[in-house]
Amino acid sequence: MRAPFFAYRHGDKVFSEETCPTGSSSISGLAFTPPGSTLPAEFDGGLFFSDYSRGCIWVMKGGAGGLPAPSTVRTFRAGASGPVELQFGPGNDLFYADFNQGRIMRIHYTAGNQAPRAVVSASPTNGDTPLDVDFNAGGSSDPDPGDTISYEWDLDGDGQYDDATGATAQFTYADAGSYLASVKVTDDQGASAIDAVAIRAGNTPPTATITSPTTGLTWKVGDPIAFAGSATDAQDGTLDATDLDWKLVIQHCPSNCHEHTVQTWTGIDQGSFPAPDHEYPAYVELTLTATDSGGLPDTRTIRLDPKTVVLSFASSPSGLTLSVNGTDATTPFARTVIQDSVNGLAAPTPQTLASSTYDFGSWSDGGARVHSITANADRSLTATYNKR
Ligand SMILES: [Ca+2]
Ligand SMILES: [Ca+2]
Ligand SMILES: [Ca+2]
Repeated sequence: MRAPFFAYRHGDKVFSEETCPTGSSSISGLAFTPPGSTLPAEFDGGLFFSDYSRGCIWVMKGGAGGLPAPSTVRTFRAGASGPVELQFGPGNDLFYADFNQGRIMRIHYTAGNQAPRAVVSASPTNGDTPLDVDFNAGGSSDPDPGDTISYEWDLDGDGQYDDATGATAQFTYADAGSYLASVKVTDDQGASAIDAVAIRAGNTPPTATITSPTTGLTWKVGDPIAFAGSATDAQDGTLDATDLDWKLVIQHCPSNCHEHTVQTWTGIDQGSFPAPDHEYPAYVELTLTATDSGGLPDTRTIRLDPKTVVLSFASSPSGLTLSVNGTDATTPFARTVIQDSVNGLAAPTPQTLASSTYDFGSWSDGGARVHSITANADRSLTATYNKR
């Protein structure tokens, strides 16, 4: 076994001055700057790494002996959406997979003039015809100090930016249909960027309903949980089961919460799943997304909390270390876990307490030094040690 080259704890920042959150952590990507990179020379030999739970990417500059230099670690990208798997790719740009939104994101470095960033919003984005829509691109910007930006709009979706100018625009959609309305933002050096928003004229979203389970249902591991739902739509009437999609996730909340997808179902209006086993604190969320024939969705989510039990741990003598689910603590201590979850116990041996050495003897439930228990009720367990 080798000690990690660089480590950070759940509760700690990666470095003290950063803004990235703490609490959860899951290092999910590593990439070294490739030879011939177009990045500034300061990143030569650098190591980029991402944390899915914290939504951040950091960089550590190259140091002595070809190794990254931990003392130089800095945030490279804060607020990255679900970054997993970092890779350098075409054009020596840095790419990451956005696990949350199913996208591949590219981080591109430009020397000299940088393109502006286009941001458009629209209200409303759907409704009966004639549909009057207000557009706003005032959140657009340019990263170069002193650059000014101008706006051109393609509001009828014909690909021609000939419908309006200025940071805001207004358009009336007389005919039903789906339109991609775009703004092109151009800086005074000629670099441009585009953002777009879909407008559904003559359509309104459906209304989804989760009919089962109902709020307040609690579960223990393995409980069969039946679910059912439906959706109605002003234009389509009652939607078919094929228009209903479901997602089951565990929200794991050691401090802040992060999401584990358990299962998805496509095109059904009812089903069932066994309640999952997971470390506590955690709860499950079941989400129904109904989509009408025009592509407009509606989403409902129900939170289902687990039943819990308390496992209490002691040792004889008291004050020794026991491990529960891989985490050590000094006796006596207690852990709240999901009812009927399987929990791994270990009694490290030998141990030293007050200058005496102790060897593991037995667990009060007769289990081996390392064994698992099913937490079907509140339980107390004692590990007895023998003094040498
Ligand atoms: Ca610029
Ligand atoms: Ca146009
Ligand atoms: Ca509709």
